[in-house]
Amino acid sequence: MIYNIEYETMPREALEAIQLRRLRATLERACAMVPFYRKRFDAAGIAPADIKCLADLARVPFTTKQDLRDNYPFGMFAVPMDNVVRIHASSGTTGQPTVVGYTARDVSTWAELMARSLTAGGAGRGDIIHNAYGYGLFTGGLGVHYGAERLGASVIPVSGGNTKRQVVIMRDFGPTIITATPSYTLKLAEVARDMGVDMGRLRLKFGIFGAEPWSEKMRGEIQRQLNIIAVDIYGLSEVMGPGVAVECHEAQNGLHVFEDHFIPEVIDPETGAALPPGASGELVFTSLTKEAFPVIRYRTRDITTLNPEPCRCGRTLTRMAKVSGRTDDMLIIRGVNVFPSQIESVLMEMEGVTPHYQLVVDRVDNMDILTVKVEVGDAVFSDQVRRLQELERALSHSIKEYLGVTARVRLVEPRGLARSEGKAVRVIDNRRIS
Ligand code: DLL
Repeated sequence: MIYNIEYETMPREALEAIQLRRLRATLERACAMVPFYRKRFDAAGIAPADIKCLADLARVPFTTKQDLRDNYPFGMFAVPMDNVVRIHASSGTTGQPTVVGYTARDVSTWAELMARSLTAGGAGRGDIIHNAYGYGLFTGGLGVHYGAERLGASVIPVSGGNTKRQVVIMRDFGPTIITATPSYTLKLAEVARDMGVDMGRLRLKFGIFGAEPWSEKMRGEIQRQLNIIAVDIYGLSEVMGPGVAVECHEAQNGLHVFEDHFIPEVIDPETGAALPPGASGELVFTSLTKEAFPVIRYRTRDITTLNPEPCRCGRTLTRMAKVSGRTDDMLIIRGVNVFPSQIESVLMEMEGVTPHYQLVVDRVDNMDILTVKVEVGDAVFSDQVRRLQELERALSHSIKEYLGVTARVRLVEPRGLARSEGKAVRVIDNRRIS
């Protein structure tokens, strides 16, 4: 066997014994090699040797994005630069980028986890993978690429952009798997339609989509347009890149966290207290095998729930629910909390409305004004003005009813909103600028 799939169906006690052994080794090494961790542990009055069971992890201090920024660029590396063979960085849309490093063994572990992720998503040897995640500092492109090669699949390293050429490649090369952000996938389908290519009639069977939140409705739309099974893949540069957790194509019901390499926790973002299975909160990860860039109780800011029940696919790994949003993406509109993905779900209930939308928040006379811009299909757009106004009112009413927030809805003509080639920009918050 080329990869360690047996960890995925292990009895919990056996898995936890492995986790504890790896955790203790990680803590020892992090404190020995990274001054930041040593100081943190000293300040909290604990030593790695005090961690005797997995529950003791709760005594260890958190690590935040700010901590990584404070140690920019290489201060969190736990190996000499001689041993770092790869560097990636997060996009830095919310400030200074975070820089992460990998040893040769880290790259190999990542390839294995991505091979396991692609397997869970329906891929195997003999598949052709159209990999439209961006190649570069972003981890999506190279992460999928190495996993696909480890799996023995054929990978087309097409990256993001040059969409018309991508359509031609898909038509001519006949890929069976597509990997991309969900929003870029919809753009691909749209451009294909313009070119007279029906993506639903290509050889594609499965799609493995992630890097941004996407609702169940969006999944339905992608599955319908491409005539495939779509699974969700999750990851973040700080913890590794894609391949931290993935859905199985059998159940499509929660993302299996690769617990032989990462310990997930969900905490109350306000108090830091651990939350029980099923409770929604901020996801926290501790890496168990990373050499160059170990992370200890890293606060992801992503919101989810954990479910320890085994899945019907046979995996015993804890599942995380689809990420509903990030603590820092949550909009507070006149005191009501709302995530873009919740608005997406409401919009997509309505006939004729497309998954292309953007939320604009302004402050006028000290009042938060939320405007939801959403594209409608050609048929709707050519309707009478009165009908369009009715639709705007109906959408606004649904948003109020389901989410409790007042929003102005503005219908936009087909193709009226900018498309992204990677992660979609869903929110423009003008309150932050002023
Ligand atoms: O987005 C890694 C990745 C690449 C994941 C390709 C999946 C596929 P970053 O650029 O560091 O890494 O961004 C990480 O993206 O904290 C989440 O907020 C968000 N994110 C990633 N996957 C999902 C997902 C990559 N499946 C940040 N659902 C994370 C929702 C996701 N949000």
